[in-house]
Parts: sequence; C-alpha cells; structure tokens
Amino acid sequence: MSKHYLALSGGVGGAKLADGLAQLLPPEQLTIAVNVGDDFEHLGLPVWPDLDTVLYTLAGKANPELGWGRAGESWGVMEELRALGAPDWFLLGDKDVALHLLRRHLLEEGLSHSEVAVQLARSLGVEHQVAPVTDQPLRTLVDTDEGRLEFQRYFVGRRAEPILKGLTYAGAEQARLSPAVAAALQHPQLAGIIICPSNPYLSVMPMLAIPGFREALQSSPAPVIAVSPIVGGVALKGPAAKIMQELGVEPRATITADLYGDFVDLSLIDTTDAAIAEGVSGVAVAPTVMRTREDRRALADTCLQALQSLQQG
Ligand code: FO1
Repeated sequence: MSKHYLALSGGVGGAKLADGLAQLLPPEQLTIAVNVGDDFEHLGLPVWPDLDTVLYTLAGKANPELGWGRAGESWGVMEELRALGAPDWFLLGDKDVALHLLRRHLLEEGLSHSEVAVQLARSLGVEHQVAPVTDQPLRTLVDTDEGRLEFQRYFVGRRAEPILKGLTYAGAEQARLSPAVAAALQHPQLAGIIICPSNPYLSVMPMLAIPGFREALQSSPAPVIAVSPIVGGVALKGPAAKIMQELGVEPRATITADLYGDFVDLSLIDTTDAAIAEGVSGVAVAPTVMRTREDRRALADTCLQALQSLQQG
C-alpha cells in the first residue's frame, strides 16, 4: 500500500496548492478535503464554491481571472435573469449553472454530498478524490456591524465591507467528517497532512469546528504542514488580512503557527517574510506565491519534501 496524503483546501489559494499536489501524486495517494461553510442555495440551485473551485482547477477549467467559476463562460442565463428582474448580486455563468442543475438533480436522487462530489468529479474528468469535509449542513455565518449575514451575502453581496465582529459555523456541532476524510485520517500509510494557504477564519476554522477533527489532527501520527495565506502582511486573495485586523489579530505570515500550532508541525511562510522566521522553531521559508501551474507544483513538492523530513524525525 502506498503513502497517502490529506490536504485541507478552501478558496483560490487552497485550490492552487491542491492542483500542485494533484500534479505530483496519483489519485490513490491524495484526498482533498474542501470547506463547505461557503455553500448555499441561490435561486433554488445548490452552490458549493470551494468544491467547485477545486474541481474546476484540477480539470483545467477554472476561470483564471475570477478565481471562481468556469473558463470560457457565457452569461446568457445571467443576462436574462437581469432582464427578468431576478436577483443579480451573485453571478452564475451558463456552464456553472449546468453544474448546479446536475448537482441539484443528484441531490434529489438521494445522493449524499460526498457521492455528489464523486459524480461531479467524474463528469468533469477529475480523477483525484475531492471530498466535502462533511456531508452534513455546516454554514459560515458572519456577525458584522450590520447584523448577522449569510456568508455569500457578506462576501459577495457586500464585498466583505461590513466590519466583522465574529463568525458562527452553524451546524458544526452536529457535523461529522465525511467518509473519505475520515478514511484518509485512518489510512495506515498516511504520510502527511497539508493545510493549504486558505483563509484561516473562512476556510480552515469551519472545518476544524467539526467535533473530533482538531483532536484527530493533533493525535495523528502523520506530520502536519500549513502554508501561510498571508504574505508580507496581506492576503494574496480575499479579505483574510481585513478580517484579522477586525478580529484584532495581527495579519502576519506566522498566523498558521499562531492559530494551528497545537497540531501543525511546520508552518511554511514566503521568502518575503523570511525575517520573522529567524530563530522561530516550526517555521520554514520557501516561495509560496503561486502564479503558474509550475509554481503550484513546486510548492507542492516543497510541502512533500518537508513532510518527508518531518516523518524521518
Ligand atoms: N465571488 C464573487 O465575488 N462574485 C460572484 O458573483 C461569485 C459567484 C460565484 C459563483 C459560483 C461559485 O462557485 C463561486 C462564486 N464566487 C463569486 C466566489 C465565491 O463567493 C468564493 O469563491 C467562495 O465562497 C470563497 O472562496
């Protein structure tokens, strides 16, 4: 039986490193767990952004400019929705709508979220295993100075402008790890766990809120590496730095050590932030900014090499 790796991914940064890992590891050696806190229903369609961003990225079909949705999109449905006076704050490309329609159909056929993810991966020609972290409903709610907002209403509807006061991961208490993620954690040859450079509060914490998950990561015999989503004090994509400031947390590259130090063995920060790594144990420096597919592969290789040396002790 060959070595196995588990990656936790959310958002654009997570999908890029997941793609790098998928370039290096065959499907049987990698499980990609995606955040589900951003999922929601829109116009009757189930939208699962973090799963779809990983699937589209691995399929080579992701929209490179937007960081979400499909490449080569047309917007006929969106234009007609606008003409009909329908809500137009959340953009749905025509190809993306087709995926949401298929997802809704599969859910109505009674498939679990994990089974839906397997079908959609197959439909998109993705051979790697991309699984929702849980099959139960878990939604990120954002408490702001304008009241409590559903995640997409905050992130897209209000462009993450409201001042963030707190986060609630609704449903987390009743959620359990999905079968594929639980299996990966139990894999006899689990050789490493990678926390991808995702927003800690919006992508990683919703996953860690699942009872037992954090404890499983703490007690896993496999080494755990986390790639910082903060480079030079700012988030490369998304509102991570703004959220941290609003939460009174300093947006520094070692944020992964600050937040996940209880289960992360090594935090990987970008060369830009090398100075703050000096003399700090459990922190390594490498290029972590992924502009090309080769960058993704290189960062994935850095992670696997680091896990290898951690495992040798
Ligand atoms: N993000 C936006 O900023 N505007 C949008 O209109 C938008 C539409 C959208 C549709 C499908 C999808 O899977 C993602 C979409 N996103 C959009 C991104 C989404 O809000 C984020 O990718 C995640 O929720 C956070 O990473």
